[in-house]
Amino acid sequence: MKKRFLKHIVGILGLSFLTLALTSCSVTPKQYQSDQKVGPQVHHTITGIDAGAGIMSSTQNALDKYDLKNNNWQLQTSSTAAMTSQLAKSIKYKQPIVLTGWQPHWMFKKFPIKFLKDPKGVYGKAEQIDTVAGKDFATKNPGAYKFFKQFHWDPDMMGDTMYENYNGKDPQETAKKFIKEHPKEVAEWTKDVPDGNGKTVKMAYVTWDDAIASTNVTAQILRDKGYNVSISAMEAQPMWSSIASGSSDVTTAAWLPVTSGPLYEKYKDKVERLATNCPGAKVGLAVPTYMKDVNSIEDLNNK
Ligand code: PBE
Repeated sequence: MKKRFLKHIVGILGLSFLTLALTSCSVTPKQYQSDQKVGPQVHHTITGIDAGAGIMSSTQNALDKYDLKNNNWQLQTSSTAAMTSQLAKSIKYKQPIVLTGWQPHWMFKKFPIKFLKDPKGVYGKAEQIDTVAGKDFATKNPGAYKFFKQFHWDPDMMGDTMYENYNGKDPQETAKKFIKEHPKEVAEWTKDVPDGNGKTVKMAYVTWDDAIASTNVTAQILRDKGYNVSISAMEAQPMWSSIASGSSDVTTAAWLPVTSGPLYEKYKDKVERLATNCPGAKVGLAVPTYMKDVNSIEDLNNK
C-alpha cells in the first residue's frame, strides 16, 4: 500500500517536473546576443505582413539588392496584427527580430524600434500618401472631388487617430471625435464643397491602420455634408483595379512613389492622383533599439 502511494507521488512529481521543464523552455526565449551574428539568431527571417502590401515587394527587392537572399535570408508573409504581436513578444523578452516597418504607424509610438538605414534607397527616400480616384470622378461627382482635392493632414494627426483605433476604439467613433476636435481643418477641407444631397461616393481601402483612419475620417466628413458614402475593404491589387474600372470611386491609401508604385504604374492611364493627403511617410526594415550594432540593412549580412 505504502509503496504504491510512494510510486504515485513520484509519478506526479516527475510529471510536474516535466511540465515545468517544457513550459520554461517555451516561455524563456533566448535574448538578443550582440556579440553574435544576427542572421542565425532570427533564423534569417524578416517578419513581414500581408502578401499584397507594397512593402513586401520592396523587401523582396531589398533581399536581392543587399545580397541577403544569397545568404539564406527570407521574408515571412503574415499580417500587420500577427507581426506586431510577434514584435510585442520579442520586445518583452529582449529577443532579436527584423520586421517590415512604416510610418505613420503606432508601432513606432508603442515600441522602442528604429528604422535600418537603406543606403541603396530600395524603399525610396521620401514616401507620401496620395488620394487616387478614377479618371471620371471629377465629372461624376465634382463636389466630392473638390473635397478630396483639399483633404490633407499630417503624420501626427494621422498617428493619433490610428493610435485611438489601436486602443480598441471603433474607427467611425474615432473619426467623429477627430472631426469635433479639428473644426478649423474640416472647414478648410470642405470649403466650397457643395452639399451631397444623397450623392453616392464609393471609397475603397485596404485594412492597413493608416487607410482605416483616413478612410473613416474622410467618409464621415462627407456623410456630415449629406453624401451617401460607402467604404469597402479589399486587397491592394483589387482596390486599384476597382478604382481603374470605376467600380470604386476613390482611395486615400496610395503610398507613392515607391510602395504602391508598381500598382500605380499598372493603372496610371485610368486613374488620377488628386492630392497628397499625408506627406512625410517612411517605409523600410526595423529592429528593436536594443539591437545596438544593427543600424543598416547591410549589417544584416555582417553582424
Ligand atoms: N503599408 C501601409 C502599405 C501601405 C500602407 C506601408 C504597409 C504597403 O503597401 O506596404
